[in-house]
Order: sequence, then C-alpha cells, then structure tokens
Amino acid sequence: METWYQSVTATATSLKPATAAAGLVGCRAQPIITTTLEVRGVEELLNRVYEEYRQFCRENGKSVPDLQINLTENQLVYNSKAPFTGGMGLDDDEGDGKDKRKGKSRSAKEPVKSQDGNIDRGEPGPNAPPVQEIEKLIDERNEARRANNFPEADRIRQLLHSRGVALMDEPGGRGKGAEAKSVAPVALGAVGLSFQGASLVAENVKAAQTSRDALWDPSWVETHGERTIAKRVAAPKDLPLKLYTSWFCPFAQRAWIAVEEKQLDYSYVEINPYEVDDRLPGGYTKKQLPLEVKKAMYPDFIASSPRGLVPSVDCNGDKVWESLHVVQYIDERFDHPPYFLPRNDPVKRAHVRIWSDFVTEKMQRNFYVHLMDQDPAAQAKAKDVFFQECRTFARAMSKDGPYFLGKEISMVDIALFPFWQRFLWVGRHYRGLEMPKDKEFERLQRWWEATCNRPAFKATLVCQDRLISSYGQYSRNEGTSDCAKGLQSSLKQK
Ligand SMILES: N[C@@H](CCC(=O)N[C@@H](CS)C(=O)NCC(=O)O)C(=O)O
Repeated sequence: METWYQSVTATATSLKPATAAAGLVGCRAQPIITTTLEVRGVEELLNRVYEEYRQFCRENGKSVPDLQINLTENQLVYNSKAPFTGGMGLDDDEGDGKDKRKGKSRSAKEPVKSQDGNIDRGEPGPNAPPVQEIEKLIDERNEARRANNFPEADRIRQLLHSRGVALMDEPGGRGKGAEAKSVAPVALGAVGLSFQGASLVAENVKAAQTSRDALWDPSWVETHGERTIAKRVAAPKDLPLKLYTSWFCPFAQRAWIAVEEKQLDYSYVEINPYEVDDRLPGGYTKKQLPLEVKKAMYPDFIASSPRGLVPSVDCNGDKVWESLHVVQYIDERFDHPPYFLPRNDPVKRAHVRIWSDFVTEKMQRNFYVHLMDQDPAAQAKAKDVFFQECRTFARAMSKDGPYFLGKEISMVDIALFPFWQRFLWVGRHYRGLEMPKDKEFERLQRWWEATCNRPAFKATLVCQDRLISSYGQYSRNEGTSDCAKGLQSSLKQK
C-alpha cells in the first residue's frame, strides 16, 4: 500500500516521513534558497506536503496536526543557553514527532531575548574576541565570499573557530545571498545536540557534525553507526577510555571496531581534522586543518595524537595513536577474548601484522590511486593492480573462513573492514567499480557478509550516502589531507 510520503517523494525526494510528520522540512544546504520566488516555491511544496499528510491522517484515523509554516531570519547570536542543533531556520528537525512550531517550545535556532528585549548573545568562551571584533570579521568574511575569495573566507572562519566561535552560514551560500549571520561557541563546555529525536549533550560542538547540523542533507538516514555514536556521546564524560575519532575515517573505524568488539565502556570524542566548507554536502572536505588550529580546537586530542590524525585513544592517561597500534594496544590492555592477535603463536601473530599492513599498503593505496587519479588510463591501471592485490589477499585467507584466520576474528579483519566498505560504496559511486566474480572475490564476498553481520562491525556502519559525500574531494583529487599528500607521488595526474 502506498503511504502518504511515498507519493510525496515523487515530487520531493528529500523529504522523510518523520520530518514532515513533525511539521518540519529540512532544506539541504544547496540549492540556495534566497529569492522570494524560491522561498515561495518551498512554501508551496510544504503546503502540498502538509495537505497530503493531513489527508493521510484523516484516512488512517490519526489526529490531524496543526501544521504551519513559520519563516524566520537568523540573527547574530551565540547562544549557550539554547540547545545547539546546528540546524538553520527550516532545518531544525529534532525528529521526535512533536510540533515545535506551536509556541510551546522555542526553536533552538531562534535568538534568546533577554528581559529588556535585546538579543541574548549567550556566554562567549574565555578566548572569544569582543562582539564588535566578531562582527567585523564576519563582515570581512562575507565580503571575501562575495568576491569569491574562499581561501580568505576560510581563513577568517578558522581564526574565529580557533577562538571558540563557530559561524553558521545561511545554507548554500556562494558569496551572494547567503551570509554568516549566526555564531555559536565551540569546544567550550557542554552543548546540546539533537539526534534521532533525543536531546543529547555533546562533549564538544564538533560532535554536532555526527548529527543533523546545518549542512545535514535530509536524504541521509541515520543507521547503525550514527546510533552507536548517539549512544556513546550520551555516555558519561569521565570514562577512563576516550576514543578520538571521526565518523568518516576508515582508520578511526578500525579503533572503533576494536573497542566495540571488546565491549568496552568508552567516550566517543568526535574530531573533524578537516576544514568545513558549506558549499559541499555536509560541509565535508578532505582539506587538512593546520596543526595549530587543531590544537586550539582539540587540545586533549592533540595531546594523545601528536600529528593530529585520528584515531587515538587515551586510557587513564595512556596515549596511543596510529590505527593498527591502537587496535593492538586495545587487545593487550584488555586482555580478554576476542583476541585480535592470536595468543601463544608468534608466527600467526606475525602473519596477522603482515596482512594488516598489506591491507593499508597495497589494497587501500591502490584503491585510493584509482579514486583520486583524474587520468582515466591511470585509473584503469590502478584498478587492475588493486584487483590483483585483492586476489593475493584472498589467497592468504583461511579456506573455511569466514574470517581471515578462520572461525575467529583477528586484526586483519578489523584492518580491512572499513576499507572494503569504502571500496564497495565509494568505489561504485565515483568510479563505477564492480568487484569481479571469480573464486578469490567470492571468498572476499563471503568474508564481507560474515563481518557485516558481526554486531561490533555492524555497529560502525554509517549512512552510506553521507559517507559517499564525504569522499567527493578525493574523487576530484582536491584533498590536502596527510593521506592525500602521501599518495600524490603515485598519481599520474598531479
Ligand atoms: N596512518 C594513520 C592514518 C590516519 C589518518 O590519516 N586519519 C585521517 C582521517 S581519515 C586524519 O586524521 N587526517 C587528518 C589530516 O590529514 O590532517 C592511521 O593508521 O591511524
């Protein structure tokens, strides 16, 4: 039976039932909604959606909600009292099915007025510049954006960020209609965050990037990974084990699987080591932030990862970085099954290390060349080499399986899983990559199905479309990350 939202999706593919049911429709960062005509178009669409939903309620004996459109303009405000959802205006869905537009609860993004009617700018952090200076910098940045001088605009954004002030642009601006009008304190104390209908408290504002922030695309659906993050972000902050990680990072995902496999109680600390660019879906870039900026934003993280790369862990003051070293540390520090390195078998342990390195140095490397090189012939060549390396790996796997060593998982499975996920999802999306159907790839497919069904591995699978979006810059070879720099010498197109 067709539901009300299935028919609506024919005209508005980005709408989700929970969102519309709440009377709120998110508008993705792009296209820009700036002109009266565009706003009117969105209003019409919303009215149609509302009417269809009312009809659906009537036909299904549900109470018909009072759905109204409420357009607001954002103001300059940093508001430490209001929960930070990161949403902008129309985009403030908390997904809990309650109509927040009925005057009972204020939208998280509406400025708080003090008793004298002035806008309450909240509590700036100790590092924050005076308001006049912030306003001046915002003007300069808007000016730079109008002149398409994005490096300068980014510089100002980062400068403010490093002083504890986050800018929130109107969605989708390319320097014309959309401008920074709002600011929020960053990385300073507790910040509320909306996730899956629950209001959680994030340790720092960057964690909002794991949820629906201003640049969240309404077509993205939270899945196992996002649910795990929500659970961990809600955990007490003073746990002895802290995992510094980025939701999109395959290296960090290795460490994430390790702590999930050992069923540890850990704090999930989201780090974004890259610039945010609101012209891109989700704002995700692969452009490295300078170490000093990372240090200002995430001092505790840098203390546990001196090169500013995720993942790292801090366990009661023990600090370890580099994904495979983190996995081994977790295995030894929490010396109980499942073991990532087989106990009492030095040769097997050595082989586990050899094949884990093989994943990074051969399989991952050639896949990234295939993804990043802009020259079609070089892409094809890298694909062939990548397939050969996959076959070599498959031949080293236990015949029975399903895991690399057989019945028990090991570090090799943890090393490969996040990358295989990207080979399949990202490779297919950007390069039309299809895995061959031979004996070796059948073995790998069997391994993939088994690992995907293992709870700790599954718990780290994030929204596919969102993950794919975060790889856009690699597919155009626009990344300046540590990883991208390390691959440039292997690319034909530089
Ligand atoms: N060899 C490192 C690589 C880690 C890595 O490159 N992580 C990326 C995120 S996927 C990162 O932190 N990049 C930040 C940067 O390039 O500055 C490991 O295995 O942990």
